[in-house]
Amino acid sequence: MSSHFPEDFTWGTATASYQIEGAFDVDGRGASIWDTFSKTPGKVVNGDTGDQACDHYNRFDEDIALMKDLGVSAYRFSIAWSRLFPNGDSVREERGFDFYNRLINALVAAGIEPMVTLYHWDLPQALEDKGGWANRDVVKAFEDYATACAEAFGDRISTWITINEPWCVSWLGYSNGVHAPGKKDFNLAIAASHHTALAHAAATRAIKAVCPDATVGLTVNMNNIHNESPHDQDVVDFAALNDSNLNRWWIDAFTTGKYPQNLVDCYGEMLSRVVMPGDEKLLIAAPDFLGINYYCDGFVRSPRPEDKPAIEGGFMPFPQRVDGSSPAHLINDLTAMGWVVTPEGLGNLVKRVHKDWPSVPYLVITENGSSYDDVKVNGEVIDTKRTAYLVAHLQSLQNAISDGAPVKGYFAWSLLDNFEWAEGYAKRFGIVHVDYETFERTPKMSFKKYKEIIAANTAI
Ligand code: PNW
Repeated sequence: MSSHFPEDFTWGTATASYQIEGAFDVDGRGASIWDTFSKTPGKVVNGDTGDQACDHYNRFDEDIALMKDLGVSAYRFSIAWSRLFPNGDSVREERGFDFYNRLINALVAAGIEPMVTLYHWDLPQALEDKGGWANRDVVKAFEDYATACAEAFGDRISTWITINEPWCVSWLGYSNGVHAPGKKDFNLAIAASHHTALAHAAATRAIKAVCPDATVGLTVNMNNIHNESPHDQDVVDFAALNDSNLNRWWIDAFTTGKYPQNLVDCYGEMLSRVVMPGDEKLLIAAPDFLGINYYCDGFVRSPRPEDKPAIEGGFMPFPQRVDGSSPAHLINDLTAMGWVVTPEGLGNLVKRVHKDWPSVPYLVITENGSSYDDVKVNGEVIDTKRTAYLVAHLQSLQNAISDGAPVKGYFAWSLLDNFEWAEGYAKRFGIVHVDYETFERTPKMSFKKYKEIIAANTAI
């Protein structure tokens, strides 16, 4: 057993454009689906929007100084497509390119590797007006956008993530509608599941055509799904479908060109309408690495009379059988999001991915973190629970790496408290506290603990 993380382990922290940048109407930025969605009454808690967010657009130097103090070797951020191409077409906005050039140059000067996510949910509204991720034309648009980014930034960016959490893009955006664009239609979600998979593969090829040495991956959100009713065949089938829908779909697609058979059977017509002859080949993109976002495990069991559907409207084209979230022995330990705390799941997950998809060369934890209701007392945020969450997950990961899981990096979500999508600013995930009146940044106790872990290169 090694007592440390590997020598060359990448320590990082992550954010996303719409969640932190603000400056929504500055320098020619076009509207995205999150501008539209957050300004639609009833969609986001307290009517919050990303108009100002953390004002990172104007304060990135201060944020880079925080990262430098933290000691991270890499920073994962996303590019707002509509800053570069306000209408989602080929018309460029140079001031948008200038912003990301300034950010990237400042990171390089600070000795922090910039890692880019091309798409973290802020689709140009103009593309949504044409059907968004449910319209196959988005694949070509994304490919062109990826090419432009590789041409503009590829001399300084070596690691690229195409899409963040295509499951959330497809199912939260187009089926249960809790995220932008807020559509509620299984057919659209199935189409988006296919088009995000095609777009990932097309963008991978596009980046490599410009930068042959680039390292390109996809980031997926994954859970281990536990079946608490293993003798109920319906629940066994449901758990397997959930696993295919959430965990297997995109990885199977880019490694084999095929989708999990149980879901192909389940979706039937709805899928065969959007898959075209030849797509099997187009879906395959030799993976350089897989990014995994891990927050908690999932639990399924036979329904009880008191159960409500887990998500209003459901997110699968079959009935929700279970509430799927909080087994009795874990409900004392929920985060502010209501998510269970299952640190051993992170180690179990990376071992499972390595076993089931051996052709994926290595894994990076591109997000992991927790939301708690922090209080600032005498200028300090003593976030004991977030600190414990961080340590426990890193210990689990460190043990899995000792057991042979090929994990090369970890990115804490998130550097800053930020716009938590449908939850607005009500939920804080940062290791740095943000005062949304003054934009003052205050590193929390978890920041200090993470800094110690990075310096020691061990969490145990
Ligand atoms: C991720 N779910 O989102 C995103 O990548 C981040 O932008 C976000 O801030 C973070 O996790 C915390 O929520 C998710 O419902 C949102 O399963 C929802 C789910 C999963 C991930």
